[in-house]
Amino acid sequence: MLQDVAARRPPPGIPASAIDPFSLDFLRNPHPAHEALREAGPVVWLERYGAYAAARHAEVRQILNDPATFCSSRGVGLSDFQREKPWRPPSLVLERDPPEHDRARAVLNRALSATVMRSLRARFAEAAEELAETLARKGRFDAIAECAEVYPMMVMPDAVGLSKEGREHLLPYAATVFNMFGPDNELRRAAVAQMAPHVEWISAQCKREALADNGIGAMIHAGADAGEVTRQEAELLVRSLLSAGFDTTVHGLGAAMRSLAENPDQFAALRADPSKARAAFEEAVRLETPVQTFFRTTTRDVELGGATIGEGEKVLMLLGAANRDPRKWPDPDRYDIDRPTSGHVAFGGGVHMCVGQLLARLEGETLLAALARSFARIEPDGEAAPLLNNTLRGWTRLPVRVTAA
Ligand code: 4MI
Repeated sequence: MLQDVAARRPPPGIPASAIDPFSLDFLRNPHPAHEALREAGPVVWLERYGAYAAARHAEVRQILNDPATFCSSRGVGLSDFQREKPWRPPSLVLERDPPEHDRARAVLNRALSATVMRSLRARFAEAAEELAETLARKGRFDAIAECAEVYPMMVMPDAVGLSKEGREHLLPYAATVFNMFGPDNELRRAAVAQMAPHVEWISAQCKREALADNGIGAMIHAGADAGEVTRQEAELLVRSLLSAGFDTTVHGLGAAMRSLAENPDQFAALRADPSKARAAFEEAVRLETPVQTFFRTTTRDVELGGATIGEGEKVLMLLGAANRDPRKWPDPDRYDIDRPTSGHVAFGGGVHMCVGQLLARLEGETLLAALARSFARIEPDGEAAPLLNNTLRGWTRLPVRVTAA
């Protein structure tokens, strides 16, 4: 198998790279390798995996906007579902193509609509204020364990309508899902070794009977009552929500707290005008891109970056690299809450663009606005520890010190 991959050669004109985007060194600090991949060319051959990679904004956009050519139904991880059995039944949205994708997507669109967000806002804002006040009194805390993980867990399980029992499975399950998109490396093998209890709990919570009758979960099941999807499909759509709706925002909020702590001028600008909270969150997800990568699989010969790629090839989109591409972003490594962030790919793009983006932004906006009102200052208070995950970028430890407002 490994020999197979090593024997494969890129077509003429496509630069080859020995970089491993799933190695621990890469994941610890992806920026130098992102730059090397962007500068190597518009498309690069990853020797280690026998797959292509796109690290520039223009090519990532092209891929996102052409789901018929760059399909999701063969898996959005390295594994090709045409050749390998998926580790769980494929997602009805993430791992499907139009037109089948669209019917399931419509159910999630409604459950995560602006109307639903309006009904959640007051409770989210209240929880954010409560947490921010507690942390302001505390003075020193870990921005991940005591804030970025706490806030989503204060509001999301209740919004979904989950049972009070077993919520501790949510974050480990999501970390597992995101490790499983990667190659067969030590992170993925460790994920496999511990997944069973998380998978079991999650799958039980997807049932209509397990969900409160007034939450987002019940709204998804209402799509089955209306005949838009089957009961079993509704369960899989709840699974999508539980896969994508927790760890992602933990690391989005963590990224925002890190960026604000490291850029006191930007925190001061946010304090001066808390209505910038939404922009501060958006710029943080551009800069740190919690979901770093997804693959697509080509369905035909296609030209990408001036080269022709054959059918049935895996193409890695380096979303985090695209979000710092100097061809697109002036001073790309700078955290600037006044920057126009439109066009970033932290939520993907095209037909698959994050269906939960309004919910993510609601969490980001309400939490950052509350922090801006409760803290006079926030600064780093020791070394941050990077999260090591095949797909997610974030921190497992982020000590900060704050002064109460
Ligand atoms: C973008 S993160 C993500 C999205 C969807 C699913 C999992 C992760 C899913 O299971 O549908």
